[in-house]
Amino acid sequence: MIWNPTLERLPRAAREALQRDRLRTTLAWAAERVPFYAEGLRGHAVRELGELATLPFTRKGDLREHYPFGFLAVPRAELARIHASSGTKGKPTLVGYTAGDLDMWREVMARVLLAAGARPGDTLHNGYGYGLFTGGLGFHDGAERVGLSVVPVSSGNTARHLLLLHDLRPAGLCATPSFALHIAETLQEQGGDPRALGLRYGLYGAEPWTEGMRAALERAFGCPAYDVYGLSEIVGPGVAGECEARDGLHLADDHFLPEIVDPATGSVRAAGAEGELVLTTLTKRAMPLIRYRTGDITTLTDAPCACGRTTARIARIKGRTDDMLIVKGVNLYPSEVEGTLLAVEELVPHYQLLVDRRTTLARLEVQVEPAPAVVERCGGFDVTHPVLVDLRRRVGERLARAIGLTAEVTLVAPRTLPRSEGKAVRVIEQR
Ligand code: DLL
Repeated sequence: MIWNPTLERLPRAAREALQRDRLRTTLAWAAERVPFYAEGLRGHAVRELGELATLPFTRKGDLREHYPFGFLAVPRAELARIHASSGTKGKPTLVGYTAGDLDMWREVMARVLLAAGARPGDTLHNGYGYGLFTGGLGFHDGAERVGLSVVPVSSGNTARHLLLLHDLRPAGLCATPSFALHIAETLQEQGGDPRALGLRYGLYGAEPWTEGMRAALERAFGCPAYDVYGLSEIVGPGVAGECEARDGLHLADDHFLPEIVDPATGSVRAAGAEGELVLTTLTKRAMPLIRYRTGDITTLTDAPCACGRTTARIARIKGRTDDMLIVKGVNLYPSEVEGTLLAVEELVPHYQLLVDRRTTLARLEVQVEPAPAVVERCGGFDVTHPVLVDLRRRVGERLARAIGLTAEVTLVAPRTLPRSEGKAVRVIEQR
């Protein structure tokens, strides 16, 4: 089912005409109301989409410099809601929405929910955090727009999740992939079977995850796992999401105009080439952003999708430019390590990367848990047991082949790595 068949299946020429008109309106709106853009856009006349690349970028640092509300294009009194991006350091980045912006957000979230198989009348178990984080309320509002019954459980308190999943039998679950996995694992440990919950679909996002993680989630819950992407600066979840074809994430490009640029030079890359996703909002009024550097690495395609939607699609996000590790001269995204680890059946999808930069040559240690069944077979957790010695060696070899780097693999006892209740922390840097 398609939420908005007219706009989601708009032929290419009509889509581009709509984007061009909306872009011109946005540029004029921003230049008139936001000093940063009045200055940045001065002397630039953009008549065609292709001219977008002549405009300067907006970076997270620009938003920080203008904290709290230097990017606001409407009076404070016109804001219907304020959210913040999940920065861990310093001040958060605030984002404001007019009532119309919130409506647009509900619209793009409704598209994502329907594409993943949600149907009016379904119950949706919402395990994204409520509050300043856009995950909880973004899914909540979109689900209400579709006509779902939302259970606003929020993140954390795994026992409460288990109780409500069991007693309310929702059709859908949404949470970060790492937290969803933690829910499944906790239920299994209590002797329960997540498959017996009868979930029909899961919508996972807010952190990088891999096909291996998808397989683990689908095995655990017995239902398809859909990828949902977004970022607070642009709107929150709903910027892009997978359909049943699961061949890339449909980007709501009538509201957000995508480009892929070389992360180092900023030059625009051709369709299909990997690079950093840059987004320009086309309909936001409270806080329009022009050529915003998301920091997220992906590819972009305009190729037709089996589902009939005509939007541009992005590939699963590989990672953030600022999460890229450089170890012994090798560039590495945590997702690449995840991809390798999850291909090894005897491991569970819980891992952490420790990067020790206290020596001249950074050292990478990969900590991962063997599956409980493997440990049981060894009669307990003992890293000197031949089965675990062999497992450790094989994991090390696979990693070396996949990432071109010798990493020290440490098998740690089951349930000892921290479990995530929101966005998982995969990398610990020691400086
Ligand atoms: O994480 C919004 C969101 C909520 C998306 C719920 C999906 C589901 P922020 O906290 O601002 O917003 O973080 C945005 O998270 O730039 C990406 O680096 C990362 N991210 C979000 N979705 C995905 C995804 C929300 N599906 C940042 N895959 C983004 C990989 C993702 N990374």
